[in-house]
Amino acid sequence: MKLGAATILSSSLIIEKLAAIENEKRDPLSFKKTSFGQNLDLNTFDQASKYNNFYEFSLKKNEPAKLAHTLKTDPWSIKISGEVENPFTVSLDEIKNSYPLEERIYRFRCVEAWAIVLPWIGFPLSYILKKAKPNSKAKYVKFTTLYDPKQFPDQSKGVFGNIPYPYVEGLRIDEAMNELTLLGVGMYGKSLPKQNGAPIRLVVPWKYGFKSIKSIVSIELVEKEPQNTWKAINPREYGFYANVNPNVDHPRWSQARERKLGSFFKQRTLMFNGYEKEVAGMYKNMDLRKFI
Ligand SMILES: Nc1nc2c(c(=O)[nH]1)N[C@H]1C(S)=C(S)[C@@H](COP(=O)(O)O)O[C@H]1N2
Ligand SMILES: [Mo]
Repeated sequence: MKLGAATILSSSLIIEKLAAIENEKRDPLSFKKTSFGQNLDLNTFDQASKYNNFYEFSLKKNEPAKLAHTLKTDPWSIKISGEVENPFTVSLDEIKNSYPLEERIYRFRCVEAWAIVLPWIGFPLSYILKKAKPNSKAKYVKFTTLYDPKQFPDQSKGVFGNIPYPYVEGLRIDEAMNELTLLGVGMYGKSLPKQNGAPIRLVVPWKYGFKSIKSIVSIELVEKEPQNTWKAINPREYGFYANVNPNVDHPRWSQARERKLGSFFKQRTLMFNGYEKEVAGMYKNMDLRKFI
């Protein structure tokens, strides 16, 4: 029995060690610093990389960091298709060399009422959309995560999985072209940890975290509002817009306050997560109680 306990202990230490090695393997990136979020108080790399929502691996926040090593992020490519004049497929290496990378410190707010501040590295989504040249029918952008049950353990469970796969998200075209909307390829100075959505993910700082889809393989310009995963699962609780809004509660909890990771006290939730000046104009004729 003693031997058994020792074996279990050492194997969990091995898992921790493997996770640490994995995090060391992140590639350094060259990027320029920006003034975004210079006034914000950063969370630590450990907080950002050990408390994750990535249902393809697990429902438990501490598990993606231990399980994500099965995801193969190199080679990787993204297909840009749909209502565009210039559809194309591009490798991640080409992406990193085509667009100047910048660091932006953003607030990030999960619909579950936890919040974090972190330094993303990426480039505006608009750069890649402009290259594809959306046509006049392109009203929305649909994003899809990799589907590969060999790499994402929960995808192999079929109808018994946590959620239906592949994970899908969407933005309206003006939201997608907004200056704040990034394709993220790194954080804290290096490439993304796998549990944070490597090698490339969306970062939409004024919306609840579930909009910021991870490990993207497809960006499709479409005419109709795409069916995003969480709205498909429970449209009463999760909408297409998912703008951070302290005045509209989730049916099962208040959104007025939030807990920043590492803080004991709660803080006030900010309208549009503090990005009201940059984004409120896009929703001026919409009832935000209806369009959740
Ligand atoms: N493919 C995929 N993308 C995803 C998720 C997921 O489970 N699968 N979770 C979302 C949710 S609910 C949140 S809060 C953020 C979490 O990002 P983080 O782990 O980097 O903090 O990723 C979002 N993107
Ligand atoms: Mo979330």
